[in-house]
Amino acid sequence: MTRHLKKVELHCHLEGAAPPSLTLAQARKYNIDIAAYLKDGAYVWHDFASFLQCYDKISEVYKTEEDYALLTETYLGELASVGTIYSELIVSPDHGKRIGLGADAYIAGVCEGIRRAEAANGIVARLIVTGERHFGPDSVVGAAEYAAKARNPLITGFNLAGEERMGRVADYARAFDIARDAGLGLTIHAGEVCGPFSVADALDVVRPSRIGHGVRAIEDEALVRRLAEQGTVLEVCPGSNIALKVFPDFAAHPLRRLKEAGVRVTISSDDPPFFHTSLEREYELAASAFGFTDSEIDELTRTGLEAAFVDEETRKVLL
Ligand code: ES4
Ligand code: ZN
Repeated sequence: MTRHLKKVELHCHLEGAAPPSLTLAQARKYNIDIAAYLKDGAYVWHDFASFLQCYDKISEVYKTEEDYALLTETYLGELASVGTIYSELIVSPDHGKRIGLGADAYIAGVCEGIRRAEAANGIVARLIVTGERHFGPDSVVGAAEYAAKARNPLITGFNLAGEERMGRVADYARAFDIARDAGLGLTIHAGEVCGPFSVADALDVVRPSRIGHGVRAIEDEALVRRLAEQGTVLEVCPGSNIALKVFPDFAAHPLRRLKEAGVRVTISSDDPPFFHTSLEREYELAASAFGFTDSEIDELTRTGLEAAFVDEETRKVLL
């Protein structure tokens, strides 16, 4: 049981955390047919590409500022109920534009959800704006410009997600330059679908303090040493990695080997209902599948707080 342990989550896509029951209620409200993507209370996909497709499709049932406030408040409430004190949500203003709501209203709804959850449960949350590779480099630059200009104190980071096999990191360098110049924390999905080269590219081009996943760095010993020496924090999502077949099972998952090699690691749920997981289950797995003791699990949480994209004053209160 890890219910008593304080928890932190650095890597969770907001729409990817949508409870199937809420998504179904939204679909009914707007009369949208999502039967092909949500069956018997579970999201339907079979590989990384169809997962991304399903993700984009079910996101379309969240349409208004209030829908986003409700989604955010619901997920953060769930996190708080299992002892989570801090959460970073990956959000896509582009998505707000695509559904015709607009980026500002999308972000305003999410921020309202954060305020409600903090008032109700004390949980602190921040936002990481993400670009999606499969929408192309121009849209990623647009997302970075949005994050840079928003001057919203809750937007503290920038990320690159989506189809990892599309383009090389260098194609997205300008977006990260914009985000870096604006003082945002930088993280990037790498070493999940693609091999160690994508992690090396990310380190060379983006110089991020954190990497989303990064777990396939284990295939290159020198790269693991580099991550350890630089103190780069990996946002590891073991349940997601097994669901997407990045590794065949937990015994083959490198979380413990990375930690023992001196790499700074944290654990997160990524897109919890899509991957039949939750932050609580990831903490349970840390104990049951990886054999971490309570104090080792506390170290993962502490690393998360140290690497959080949050102001120093708030960090001190949380630590
Ligand atoms: C994602 Cl697991 C994962 N990887 C890349 N992009 C994503 N967007 C939502 N979940
Ligand atoms: Zn992710």
